[in-house]
Amino acid sequence: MNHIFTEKEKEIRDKVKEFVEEELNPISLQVELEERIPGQIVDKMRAMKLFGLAIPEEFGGLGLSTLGEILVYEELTKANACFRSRIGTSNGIGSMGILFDGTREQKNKYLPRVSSGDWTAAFALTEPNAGSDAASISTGAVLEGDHWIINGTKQFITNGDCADFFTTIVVTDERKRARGGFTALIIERDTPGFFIGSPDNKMGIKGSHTTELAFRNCRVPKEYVIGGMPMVGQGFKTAMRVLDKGRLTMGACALGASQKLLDMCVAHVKQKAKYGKSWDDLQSVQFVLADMATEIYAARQMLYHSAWLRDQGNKVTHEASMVKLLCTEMADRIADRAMDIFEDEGYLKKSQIEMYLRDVRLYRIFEGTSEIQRIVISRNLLKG
Ligand code: COS
Repeated sequence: MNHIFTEKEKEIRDKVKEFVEEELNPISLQVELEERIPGQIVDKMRAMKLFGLAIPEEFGGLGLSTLGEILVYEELTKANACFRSRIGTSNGIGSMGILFDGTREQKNKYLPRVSSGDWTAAFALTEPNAGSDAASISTGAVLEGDHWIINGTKQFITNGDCADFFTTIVVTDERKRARGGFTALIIERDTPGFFIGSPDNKMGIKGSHTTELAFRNCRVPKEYVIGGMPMVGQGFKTAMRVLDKGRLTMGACALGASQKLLDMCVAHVKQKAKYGKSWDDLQSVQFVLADMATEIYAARQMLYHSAWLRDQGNKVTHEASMVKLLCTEMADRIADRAMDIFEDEGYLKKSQIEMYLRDVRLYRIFEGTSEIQRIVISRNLLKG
């Protein structure tokens, strides 16, 4: 498939592949057990400019295409989902709103710092009573003089523990809500009235942390609206556009994990054959491997094609939802079958099969559950 990639895309993919094999794979289990990425690894990621993958070169990033970014995430996820999460949340949903809709001043201030990895970004949309139904958020911002006064709570915010600023979606007009009443604000970490909770104790992706955020009469200058005051009311659209791209990257994570699991299963089955099991004994397992490989092949075509469509300037809301639905459900099936293949060995921490099984489950939930993707896809079908 190499022929469809540019030299730049191939170069970064190969560089990241090498980094994964030499530096990330060996520490994957340690990261899982210690629930943190070592500081020197984050420094290496900074030096490789991974925090600026999708940010244009004029703001210090690598200016990669969507396809190039997808290739990087696929590789990173093979080592451990948290590596992609740490980078991808900052370079992706955390800062993309500023890249898409921010003012020149906002881009100049935030994007170079994100690219260099000096600052980390996060995306705050989800609330205790508004997960999938994003239009039900209640965190509100009221304009008083030159400041927004914000009150409410966000939850499950990835990078909450380490982010320096948060792209935060708030209600600014209760009557209009998702249709002109939501606004995207930039909230910096040390803003008065803004509180960050401790990391959640999660089922998986242990090395990447989510937290609650609380706003108690939190005050930010009115120009902290992404895109400035003319963009008041446009926050839902900003969020949805950010998620369109985010859903493609979720597909990449699910694909990377699936490929890694297939590779592990193939190696495991070969090993069994070497130690006495006949290929006839292993026939049912062979069929499972064949199904895994076939699904992965189909998912990869779909993901790369959708990323390419986006790179040609197309709106990919529909395709991104189909990619996320198909790839994340596939990853779940593949992780489950990998556990069957590894049997009791797969249940041990050291095999890491159980880690993938727990980690990939989240892909079906965050950045929109499978049900949300089905809503988006079917609405698109029916409205046309
Ligand atoms: N790009 C740009 N604009 C979009 C859009 C997109 N992808 N999707 C919706 N919009 C716009 C619509 O066009 C509409 O504006 P107009 O009335 O001016 O046309 C507005 O946003 C409201 O859209 P809609 O009526 O579709 O909103 P719903 O409340 O029905 O919700 C879903 C739409 C279900 C798609 C949305 O709530 C969603 O994606 N939920 C999941 C949220 C999520 O992923 N959470 C994870 C947290 S982030 S890790």
